[in-house]
Amino acid sequence: MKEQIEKIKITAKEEVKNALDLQSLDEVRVKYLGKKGELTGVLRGMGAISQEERPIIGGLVNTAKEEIENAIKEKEEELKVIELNKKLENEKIDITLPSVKVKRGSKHPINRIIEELEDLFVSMGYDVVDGPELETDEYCFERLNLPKGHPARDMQDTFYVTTEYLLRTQTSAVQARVMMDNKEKTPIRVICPGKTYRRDDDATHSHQFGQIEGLVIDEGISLAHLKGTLEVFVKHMLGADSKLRFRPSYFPFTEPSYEVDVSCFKCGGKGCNLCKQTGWIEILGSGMVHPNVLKMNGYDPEKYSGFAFGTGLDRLAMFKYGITDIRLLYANDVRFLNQFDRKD
Ligand code: 2U9
Repeated sequence: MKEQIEKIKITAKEEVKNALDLQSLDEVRVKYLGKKGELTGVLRGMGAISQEERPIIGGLVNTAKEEIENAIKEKEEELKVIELNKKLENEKIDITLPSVKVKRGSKHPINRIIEELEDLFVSMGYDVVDGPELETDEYCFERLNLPKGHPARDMQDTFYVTTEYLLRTQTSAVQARVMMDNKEKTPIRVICPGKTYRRDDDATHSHQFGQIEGLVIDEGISLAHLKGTLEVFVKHMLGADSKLRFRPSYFPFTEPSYEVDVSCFKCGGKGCNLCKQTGWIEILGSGMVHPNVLKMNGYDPEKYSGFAFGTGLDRLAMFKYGITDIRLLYANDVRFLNQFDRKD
């Protein structure tokens, strides 16, 4: 019996030493120390030996068990270190390797213009408001002092969907909705950027284009407020040295109306191909809100006055980024768009 115990202990420790991984080490543990293990089996044969020998054999078995368990514990630590090193080796990342250039999108020039203008006007206390692109005749024309049959309607070749519905030709419809939705008739300061549509298509006109219009209505609003606001707008967008020129004009929804020119930012006003040798570039339309428009949309022209302005976002983008063909803004050509990378 003693020889058997010694033999089991030596064999078990040998197998522990040769275990290649934690899995096979556990199998050795079960083989010798488990319920049906070889060493446990010796205890099951204790009934066959004399009373006085039992404590001796029991002691030998416990000693052998302890030695095997210690050997297993040591081997387990050793194997864990090996496994960890293998894992670290497999998952090692060489941080000195060149990174994979992740292709990122770039911000469209029109969106850059919109964000820049929104930041500017929100900083001046305006709200940014959007509205439906499929508009009604009522909000696109009638509430802007353009009744049915008004000749100015022909100025804007309109995409009619039905006799009542059309693709909006200007974002002014949104401002009319803002006025109508304002039940308390409180003061208004909004800018309305968005897509607009006209039956136009050449190097400087696209059937779909971007527009931004502004509307301020309050008590005591004067032409001075309009001029001051547009000066901030133009200097912010086209340079602090820009000069403005207000030329009397006509829009059905404003009276008086003004076309606003900016001194040519390419030649500083001396004359070049961009400004067609005039030194000035037309940039905005504007005016004091027509009393009829105030009245039609629920504001008393005796109490309130207001100003409004509008410009094409494409036009601003073309000036700001030196784009010569408006259709590039809508062609979705990645070679063009990639030039406006997200450096900011
Ligand atoms: C309301 C009252 C007045 C908006 C205005 C212009 C002048 C203007 C054009 C510029 C180039 C549109 O993109 S464009 O073709 N716009 O010149 N727009 S005043 O006047 C309003 C708007 C809404 C209720």
